[in-house]
Amino acid sequence: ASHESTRRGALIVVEGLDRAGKSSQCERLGDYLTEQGHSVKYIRFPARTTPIGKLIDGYLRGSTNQEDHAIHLLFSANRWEVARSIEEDIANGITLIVDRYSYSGAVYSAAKANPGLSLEWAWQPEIGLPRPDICLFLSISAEEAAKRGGFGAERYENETMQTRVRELFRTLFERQEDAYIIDAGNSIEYVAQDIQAAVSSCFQRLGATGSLRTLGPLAN
Ligand code: NYM
Ligand code: MG
Repeated sequence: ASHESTRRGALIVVEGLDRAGKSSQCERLGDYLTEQGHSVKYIRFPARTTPIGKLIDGYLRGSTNQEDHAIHLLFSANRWEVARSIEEDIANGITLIVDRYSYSGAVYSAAKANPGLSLEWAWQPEIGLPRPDICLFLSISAEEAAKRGGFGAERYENETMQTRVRELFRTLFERQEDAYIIDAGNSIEYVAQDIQAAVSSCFQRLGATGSLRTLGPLAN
């Protein structure tokens, strides 16, 4: 098993709207991969306990205000704070399941009405971060989201934002290679199986691919 111990881990990102089931699916996927013999770690963004993460947490809870560009760059900086440790874990054979990443970063900021950051502008600070081997987008309709219960109390958790975020996620993932759009309106079990199938095919590709890459400019 000396070969197995030197094989790098995979960087798996799970994206989606609030209430799409990201957290439970991340947990399911973690259990599945652990059973398959992988070392697995779960992380999420924003990482609210770092110095920058604390600023973000205050902003999301509404206890502080921030200029839109400034908070955008803080969300990105929060990923750069963790980037080195992501690279180290992957090199050490740990597979990371990441709950939200650069895609949420670009889309939530670009969904704001004023001053209206473009997706292109919002993507720029993500360039050079570790690039996911696979990105799973858990897609639910506005109707299904509404059925799953009311909006939370944090900033962005309102109908106007969620609608714009849904559209922008779709725009982004339509031109993103390595992105799988998962119909997350199905049962938890069914969605979990879809995710497992996508991740298994990713692991097969990885066998041949080699090292972790970095995020490049937004595809056209
Ligand atoms: N969010 C998350 C952003 O606006 N930019 C980012 O870069 C990231 C990672 O934070 N509504 C938003 C999306 C969510 C909010 O995320 C908190 P969560 O997963 O609910 O803790
Ligand atoms: Mg939330």
